[in-house]
Amino acid sequence: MVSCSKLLNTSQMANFVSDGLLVFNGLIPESINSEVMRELDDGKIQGRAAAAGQPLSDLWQQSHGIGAMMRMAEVQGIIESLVGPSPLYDHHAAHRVPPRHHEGQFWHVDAIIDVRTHFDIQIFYFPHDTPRVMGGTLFLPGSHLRRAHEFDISRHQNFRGQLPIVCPAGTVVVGHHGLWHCAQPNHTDSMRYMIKIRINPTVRQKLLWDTSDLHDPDVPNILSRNHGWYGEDDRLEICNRIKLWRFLVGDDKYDVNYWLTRIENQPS
Ligand SMILES: O=C(O)CCC(=O)C(=O)O
Ligand SMILES: [Fe+2]
Repeated sequence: MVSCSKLLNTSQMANFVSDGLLVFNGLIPESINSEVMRELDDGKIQGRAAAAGQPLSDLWQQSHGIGAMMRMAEVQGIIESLVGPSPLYDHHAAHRVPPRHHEGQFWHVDAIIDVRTHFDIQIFYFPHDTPRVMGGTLFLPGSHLRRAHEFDISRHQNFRGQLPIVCPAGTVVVGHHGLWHCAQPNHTDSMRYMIKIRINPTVRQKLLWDTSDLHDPDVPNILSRNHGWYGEDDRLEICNRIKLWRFLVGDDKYDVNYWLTRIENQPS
């Protein structure tokens, strides 16, 4: 268990539901960041080397880099707030993008066929300063509930509201599994490192965060955010977010601005 002070608050949870991601700039200290890059160079954090579906806590127990990072109370608090205690390891990807690698990835979603309300999280960890010229990962806030399939979205180049992760060393982004994203080119003379780890819940995702501010009056505004890229379709996304918020708070009557109540009114 982590101390309550490390759990996310209600406003952060609402922002996760609205944007599909949370950014924690410079969360991980330099001592761990440099050890992680050493582990990556030594091939000790190979992607897909571990079996999917095992307890996350079984992984990297001897590691002072990635293991120490995952054991930090702040990281545990993020994980526990979103997927609860005793989560499972799904897979991870250890990225070393060489200097002058001028190609980026196509826009994609890592989910396969995934229409659950229950969700996995993906941790994206940037162990060194990542300026725009080095890429970072490009995310599309508010895309996670659009249920796109893998590379079906790859024909797109740029979206209004896209968010390049330009960040200080030790930044952690936690995203919903449905979030649209793509790696950006590395135009620098240095290696670019990034580790992504996907995590599954083993408990019902309900009120797992620090709920002392559960009735934060700003939640409806956060859930109503318009990210711009979907034009006039913002109401569809707001409805999707209200459904996810209902699931998370365990209240199937929760609504914002009468959006769902109106369409659920089916007198017989
Ligand atoms: O390298 C990146 O920035 C993103 C990589 C990616 O798409 C992934 O690991 O799923
Ligand atoms: Fe990806």
